[in-house]
Amino acid sequence: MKDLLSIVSHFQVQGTVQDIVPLGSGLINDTYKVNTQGVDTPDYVLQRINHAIFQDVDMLQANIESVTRHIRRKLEQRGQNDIDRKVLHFLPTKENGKTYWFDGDNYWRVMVFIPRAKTYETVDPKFSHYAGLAFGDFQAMLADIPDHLGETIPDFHNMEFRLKQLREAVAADPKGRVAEVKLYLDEIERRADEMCKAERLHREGKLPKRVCHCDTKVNNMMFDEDGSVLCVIDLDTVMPSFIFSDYGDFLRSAANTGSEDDRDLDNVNFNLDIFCAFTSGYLQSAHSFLLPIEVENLPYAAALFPYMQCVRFLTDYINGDTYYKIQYPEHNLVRTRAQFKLLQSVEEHTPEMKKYIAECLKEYNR
Ligand code: GN1
Ligand code: MG
Repeated sequence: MKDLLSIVSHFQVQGTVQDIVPLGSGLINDTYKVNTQGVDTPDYVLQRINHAIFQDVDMLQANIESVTRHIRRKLEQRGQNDIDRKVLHFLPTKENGKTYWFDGDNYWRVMVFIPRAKTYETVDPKFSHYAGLAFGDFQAMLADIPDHLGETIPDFHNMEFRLKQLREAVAADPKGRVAEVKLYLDEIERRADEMCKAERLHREGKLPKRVCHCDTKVNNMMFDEDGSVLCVIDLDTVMPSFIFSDYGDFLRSAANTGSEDDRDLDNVNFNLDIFCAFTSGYLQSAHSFLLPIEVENLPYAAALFPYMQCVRFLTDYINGDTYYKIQYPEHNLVRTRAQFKLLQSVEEHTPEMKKYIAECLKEYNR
């Protein structure tokens, strides 16, 4: 606590810090809530940036600053109220005005805590619909961002690259875990070509990259008391990508009837009601800028993300758990299994997804 307190003191916070407690369930950064005394000063969120993963912290924070600046301007132009609860605000340090501080070992940042906002690990169809509206709108707002955003993690959602990492891990097999996961490796390879479709379409000039959030897990958005989405958080991975990233990763997390790391695979299925509610919201905000090829491939996106996450968890398991935080030794294998089960369920629902999307589009083309 004393150390954390001295870290916070480098930032331009208001008021007196009362206590600092752990917050959230992210798998990458460490997050704390900084409570200040009294009701007149804001509380804050302190984060230790995982710089083994985000190696260019200067680029990371530059991206985040341009994104939050741009969204704030858009909200002002729309005459929105309550803007401080709808976009994140990062504090400058006292030393040099940058929005991060390096203590010699670690990089830290502080943002203003948004009061009375909630995050969820699961949502109902109504909240999913609002989330769809919000992510479509997030992409729409960022469509004309003037600054160039860097790739904070190069090739982050590049499926060809993720498969290459898996194949390298398999070839090295540093922990002798490959034999036990042979079944999953076969299932992954069988789908590999189809799943790399986005990369191919992009090379052929048919599929654009747009500024996306790239980590649209349901717990990365803040909901207001009435269920509407206040804002999207966890902006580290905002970068140019295919729109599939945001659409697919939300469904991967929110439309799973079980949890991301469910041990009981009977719990894990694709929830079509959540799919429909989210898709109708997303298309409502995004259909005006989406190309037909993007809309056509939304069911592909719904399969791509459980597939990609399955590949990433399995790679980490084979490598000896060097990337994701784990709570027990076979955690990454359990996650792999659950994501694979979700993929199978998505595949079974593909015809219904296509039908529903076609119905939504009829509404807009009328
Ligand atoms: C990580 O930081 P967090 O927990 O929101 C990961 C995502 C994965 C997710 C799986 C930078 O997100 O890509 O989809 O875990 N973020 C990074 O739960 O790798
Ligand atoms: Mg998160």
